[in-house]
Amino acid sequence: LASTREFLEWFESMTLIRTFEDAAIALYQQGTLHGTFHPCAGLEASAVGSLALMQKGDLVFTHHRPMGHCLAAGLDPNRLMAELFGRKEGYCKGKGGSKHIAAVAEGFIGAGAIVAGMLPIAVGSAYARKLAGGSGIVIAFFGEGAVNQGVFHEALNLSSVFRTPILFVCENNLWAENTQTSLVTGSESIPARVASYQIPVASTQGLDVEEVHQVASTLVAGIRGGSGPAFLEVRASRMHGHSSYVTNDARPDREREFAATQDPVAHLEQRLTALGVPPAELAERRAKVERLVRHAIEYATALPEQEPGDAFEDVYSPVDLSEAEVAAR
Ligand SMILES: Cc1ncc(C[n+]2csc(CCOP(=O)(O)OP(=O)(O)O)c2C)c(N)n1
Repeated sequence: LASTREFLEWFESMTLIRTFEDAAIALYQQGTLHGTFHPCAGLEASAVGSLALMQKGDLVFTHHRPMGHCLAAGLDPNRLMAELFGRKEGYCKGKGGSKHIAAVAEGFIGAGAIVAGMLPIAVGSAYARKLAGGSGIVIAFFGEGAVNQGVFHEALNLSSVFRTPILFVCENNLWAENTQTSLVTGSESIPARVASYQIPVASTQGLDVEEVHQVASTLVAGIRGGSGPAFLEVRASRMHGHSSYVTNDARPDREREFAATQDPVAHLEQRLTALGVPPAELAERRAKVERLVRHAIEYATALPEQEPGDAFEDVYSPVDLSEAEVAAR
């Protein structure tokens, strides 16, 4: 059993993710923020339970639903909010937005929106670590939709061949956008497919953060011990539609209703109450998190908008072209 202190830290971290995301969704829906945002509600225990094992020197990779991983990895809510607002003070100077956040100094090598696209980069980074004799490991998150991409299998195969120090975390919420994964998958079990690569595989529900943490710690201990890659499937429900702009959530009502009962934050709150943690203690942590999120929004709102010309900085596009050359293209 985790200590009450650990449980409370997880509670604070998971509540921060939920509160930050709920605030962001509202800002997108009211038109203050532009583009789209893929919330991770329902997956907070996966992010917090596994990233509680992150140590200095480890690297994190993730996908288009990254906010839980960003916050669980300790990134600053102010700079994350500034990124969503498209401001210079954001982690990627406002050019990455919600799906392309990187904070290299913090070991957060980044989120990428191409399904499975970050996996070969994650494996390459893990291989580089191994060659350099460093002690850090790589933790790479992705959805089950990635498992049907060719590059997923190339990445797994090479990680197995080179015994790279990487934990693959597959957040399996059964739906890839509006496609039911079982309809496009020729195997019922992700662990069964992965096992063919001869790497340790475990599967857990994503409802209980302690359970995720326990299963992940066994795998991570093996990786840190030099046994090579490992794979964790976290089975969880997403509580929202695919993204903040979605009005056509294709899931049947009964599945949406079931997802609403699979709330890892509410589940943890119940566990803490059963452990005897007084409601005032939980309320205090919730209030602290709400202050942090409010401050992040105030901070980002007060930042100046960028100049149009800033769009040409820090990009790998032909910025040296004259206006006439641009017009001719
Ligand atoms: C290679 C590629 N194909 C299609 C898309 C469009 N797309 C964005 S998210 C998504 C669904 C991904 O599902 P999954 O990997 O299970 O993650 P989830 O959204 O369920 O968290 C798709 C198809 C994309 N971003 N990249």
